[in-house]
Amino acid sequence: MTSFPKTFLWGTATAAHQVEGNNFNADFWVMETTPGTIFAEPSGDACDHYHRYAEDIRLLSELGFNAYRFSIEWARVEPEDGLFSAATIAHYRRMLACCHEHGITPMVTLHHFTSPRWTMRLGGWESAEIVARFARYAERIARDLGDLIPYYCTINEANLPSLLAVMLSAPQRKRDDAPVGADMSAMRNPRETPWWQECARRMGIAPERLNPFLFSNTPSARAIVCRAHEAAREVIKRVRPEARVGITLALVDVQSRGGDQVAQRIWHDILYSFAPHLKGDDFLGVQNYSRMLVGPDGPLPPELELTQMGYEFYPEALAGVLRETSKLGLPLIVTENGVATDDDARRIEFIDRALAGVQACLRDGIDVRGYTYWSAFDNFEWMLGYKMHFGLIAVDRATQQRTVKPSARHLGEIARRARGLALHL
Ligand code: GCO
Repeated sequence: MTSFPKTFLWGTATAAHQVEGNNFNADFWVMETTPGTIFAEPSGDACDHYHRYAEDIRLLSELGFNAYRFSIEWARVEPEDGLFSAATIAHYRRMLACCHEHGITPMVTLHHFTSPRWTMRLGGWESAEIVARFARYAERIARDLGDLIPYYCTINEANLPSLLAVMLSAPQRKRDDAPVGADMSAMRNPRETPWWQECARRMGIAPERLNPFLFSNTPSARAIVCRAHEAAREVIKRVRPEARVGITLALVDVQSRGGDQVAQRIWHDILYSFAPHLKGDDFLGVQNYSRMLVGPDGPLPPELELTQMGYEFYPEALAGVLRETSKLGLPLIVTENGVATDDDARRIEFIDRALAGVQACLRDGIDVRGYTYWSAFDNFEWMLGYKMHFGLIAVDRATQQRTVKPSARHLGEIARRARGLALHL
């Protein structure tokens, strides 16, 4: 059995809007709380991680992890165009310092789906103006906090709008016992709903200006996202030459069943078309949850057991995606991988099978530097609300009490063993 390198990053991942709570200056907050919303429920207090980060980070460190991927919330740091909050930046400084105190390497995402409301006045992710605004925010973070940030993920799942378009075209099979809303039908035509008009009205803008990241899938939006990544990378490197900067991409393992051309087109859309913009990056953040079968006419229906998300339970997808992405020649970090299930024994199996794939890749010389499980906590799964349970740690949202699941101990022990630490067992 290949042992993991001693320097391997063993972590968990979260995103500010999904765990912090009360992120009311973000575009998503308006979308969640406007009548007719396609969101199952509002994010509300989330896991109150904004106030509880210290105990949460301590817990993650005690479990055996040495890395934590989280996002800094732009909507909090820059609540109005050009108005930066020193108090919020000080908050994130305390959070970063807390990671270091507990032997945890922080990996900071600068944009994880949510944007400040005011960016919608510019036209959101369809406006070229957002590029310079995003770079200015990245520069501020690098200057004020960069001494504590070794890794930056500029934009989370820069390709997600493209992937969603592919996934929405796929025939779906709904689990009989799937929790409510575990399909993506609400995502199909959101712009045509009265809800969309009302969201724009509440933000004081025309509906066509409302271009939140997740809902912007035009060629121009895609180009703007890529430019925003490049501009942020440049500015971070200028301010902090030692920083390691990358992007993260959402990737399904596209498997051809007689549909090679379709598979190639999808790989192009979700991966290779981004490659020219990643030159100069220090790593690629790989995010994977499942596979997609494709035939000559397009995506095929799932065949295996489904997770709460309606994805096939297929942890081997991670190795497939690592092999494909390794062709880009960048070091790889698994910045997200996980499963939504209430059966924690299945989560343990998922992790073991996914990690066996990572080991096989390492054996074959693929440069994988870390594995961060999505997610540390059961949290706000965007349109699907709180019913998807990805977490290693359960959260009682009435009391905010954390309960460590066996899978957390399991992955923590794997990390401890790989790091040469004493086991808790
Ligand atoms: C994404 C995001 C996360 C999700 C996770 C589970 O992939 O959509 O990065 O915010 O919560 O992937 O679906």
